[in-house]
Parts: sequence; structure tokens; C-alpha cells
Amino acid sequence: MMFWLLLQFVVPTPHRHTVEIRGMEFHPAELTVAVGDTIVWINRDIVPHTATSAGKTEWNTGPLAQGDSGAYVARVAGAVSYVCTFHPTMRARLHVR
Ligand SMILES: [Cu+2]
Repeated sequence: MMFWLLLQFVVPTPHRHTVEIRGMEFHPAELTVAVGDTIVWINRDIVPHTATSAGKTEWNTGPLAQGDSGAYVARVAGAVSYVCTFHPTMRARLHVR
């Protein structure tokens, strides 16, 4: 809660982006956001998934059951690949500008 208050103070107009996880894929697989934006992953599959960074910027939604969602607020500019830790062939990319 404190984090959200602080973020809203520093970044006046953050956007919210949604990535759907369905059919063992991230949709969209490539997403460009701005620093301060929130990315929300929603699992539409019946099996659990995660969205976990594979680069030096560390973030992880943790396991998402069917219908669950997890969020990350992009704080560091750059491109980072991410995977599902349960299904390492599931890969996608986040571009933060
Ligand atoms: Cu998965």
C-alpha cells in the first residue's frame, strides 16, 4: 500500500498492461511499457504458470493458478526476457523504456 502511494506520487500517469497466459503461451509475447507502468499476468490455463524474469532485473509473479493474476511494476528501463518456471519453453519479452 505504501509502495503504491509512493509510486503514484513519483509517476503521475502509470499505465496498466495485461498479459494473458493461455495455451501455454504469453499473449502478447512481446510487450513494450514505460517505467512506472504495471504489467498484470492472468492465467487462463488449467495448469499453474509463473512469469519470472530471466535477466538481471529480478521479478517473479510466483505460481498463478487458473484465474489468478500477478503484477509487476516496471522500475528499470531495458529489455528483459521472462519465462514460466514450470514450463521453461514458455518465453516472452518485456521492453521497458
Ligand atoms: Cu507454465
